[in-house]
Amino acid sequence: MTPAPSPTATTEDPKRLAEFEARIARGETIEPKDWMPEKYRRQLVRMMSQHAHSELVGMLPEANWITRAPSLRRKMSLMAKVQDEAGHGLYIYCGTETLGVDRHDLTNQLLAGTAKYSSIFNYPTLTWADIGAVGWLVDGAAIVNQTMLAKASYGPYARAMVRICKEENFHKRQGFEIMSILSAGTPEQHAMAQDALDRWWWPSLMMFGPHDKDSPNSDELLRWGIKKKSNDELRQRFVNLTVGQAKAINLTIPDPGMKFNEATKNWEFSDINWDDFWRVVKGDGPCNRERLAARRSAHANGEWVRAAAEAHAQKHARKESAA
Ligand code: FAQ
Repeated sequence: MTPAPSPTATTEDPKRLAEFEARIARGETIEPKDWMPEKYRRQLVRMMSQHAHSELVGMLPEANWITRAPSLRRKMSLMAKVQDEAGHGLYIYCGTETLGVDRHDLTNQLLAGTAKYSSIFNYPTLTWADIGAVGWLVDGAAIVNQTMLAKASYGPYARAMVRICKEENFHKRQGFEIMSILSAGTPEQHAMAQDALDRWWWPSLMMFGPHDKDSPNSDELLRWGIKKKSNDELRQRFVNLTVGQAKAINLTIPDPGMKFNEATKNWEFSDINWDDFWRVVKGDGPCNRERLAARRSAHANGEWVRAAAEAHAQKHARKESAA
């Protein structure tokens, strides 16, 4: 059955739009050269560029601990994880280029402070246990979100997610292992792990975005098969999965109001502090300024590499035209 045209895309040719939406309804994948509504393209650029920026800014809280990792093995796996996140960012920026944007423009938006990236990366990593909590909870939440995006209707994004999720699984395991070892260690180590869980729990739930009723983009994204599940559905799935994991390593989720609903089989949880969420999204979180300053400085310090690459490319172009 052909769905009724989307109310948000009435400026498009109705016949093409109907054909496009019928393809989505049949579960077909949309590829870069296929016709797509301009709003579909813009939604993808918005979401994918925020995602790519998140991967890059997400390197900062963890890179902060590379020099202080407690052993060579920990240092190696943390370095590998941070490098993986850089790779994910570059991979997703490539995906945005299939939609006709220039990644330099996206980078400039990030550096100018006009682009969004995930709220979670505006919190500080205060102790080694935070590295465990980030791997376990932040990568864990990313996996729940991105496993669904691996079924998104836009081919290049969906395929990127398949590959990225494989690496995120390793990240989650190393984080969970750090937490389980600390939790089973001395009373001080256990307290450190619990403190990290206490601080990262609520920001992790916020990663899934506002409640469905307050999410302006969700209807369109769901309709066009970019999102397969809503923000609240994915958040609930993450909570259900994580409760058992916390119990298994003898840690307590910092929500005394949590209870299991036998009828729905869901763990019900307390209200999220949305004022806090929006404050961080709007740029006033604990580390927003620090994160942007670090990205700007990294970009400025890389200027000589870009200049050298450009000079090299020009030299080769001159040689080729002379030949
Ligand atoms: N933070 O209408 P919705 C990772 C914004 S990667 C900041 O519900 P949507 C791997 C939203 O953009 C983590 N802003 O939006 C890693 C929108 O603003 P706009 C990133 C947020 O798009 C691990 C407005 O609020 N993952 O962790 C947030 O339908 C460790 C209204 O919201 C992705 O980006 C937020 N948490 O749903 C790396 C996955 N939530 O643009 C390093 C792809 C919402 O209208 C270390 N993205 N906003 O001005 C998505 O799945 C979706 O974009 C959502 C938001 C679910 C994040």
